[in-house]
Amino acid sequence: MLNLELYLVTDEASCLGRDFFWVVEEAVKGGVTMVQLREKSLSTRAFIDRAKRLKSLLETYNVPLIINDRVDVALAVDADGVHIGQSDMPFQTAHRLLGEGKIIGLSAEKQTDILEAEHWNLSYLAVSPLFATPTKTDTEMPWELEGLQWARQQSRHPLVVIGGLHTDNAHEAISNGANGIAVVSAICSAPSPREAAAALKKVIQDAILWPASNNT
Ligand code: TZP
Ligand code: MG
Repeated sequence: MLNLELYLVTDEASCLGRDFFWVVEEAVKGGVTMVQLREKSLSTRAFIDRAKRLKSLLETYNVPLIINDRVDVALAVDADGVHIGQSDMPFQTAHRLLGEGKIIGLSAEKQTDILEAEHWNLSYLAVSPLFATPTKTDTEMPWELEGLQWARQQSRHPLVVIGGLHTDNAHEAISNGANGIAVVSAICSAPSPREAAAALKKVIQDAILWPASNNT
């Protein structure tokens, strides 16, 4: 079973000059349950090299590796799956190329994306962005908690939220319908990625157990 609770989306610039693989490994030691390799400017060769190295690191922890956008890179390294956006390869094509048994996640930026996704057997939908974030500014309007509640009512898919998530709002994201939270800066830019991941994981697991209580 896929554990979406704490999903790290990588961004080397957000690692503040620290070694990329150190940051990811620390985060995994802190409790990250999935890792998405998101590279927007690497060459195909460098992307594949990084994905291979990350795959062998994550395998030791039994954490799935998801490749952002690039089905070819996922196939090249036999990654666990892909995360696609609304202007990437269509779901059906990605599914045909990857075959059965691979994870496919899709970003939903507006209501029609959620409704359209009901036709497909996605591994998860990412409600994106939940809140406005300086990490990614070329986004649609944030969903906010009302939009997340709507998505929860409409969708049969597991929902991950991304955008502006941190320890102070992770509880409300879960109690309003998210199955997990995805973060970049809250972990990659934290002084201790391991402690940041552990703190987020605790908030998330408490929220799953006791959604009505919110101590933050
Ligand atoms: N997609 C939607 S928002 C976002 C991505 C990749 C960035 C999230 O970054 P942060 O730092 O967790 O707000
Ligand atoms: Mg994309």
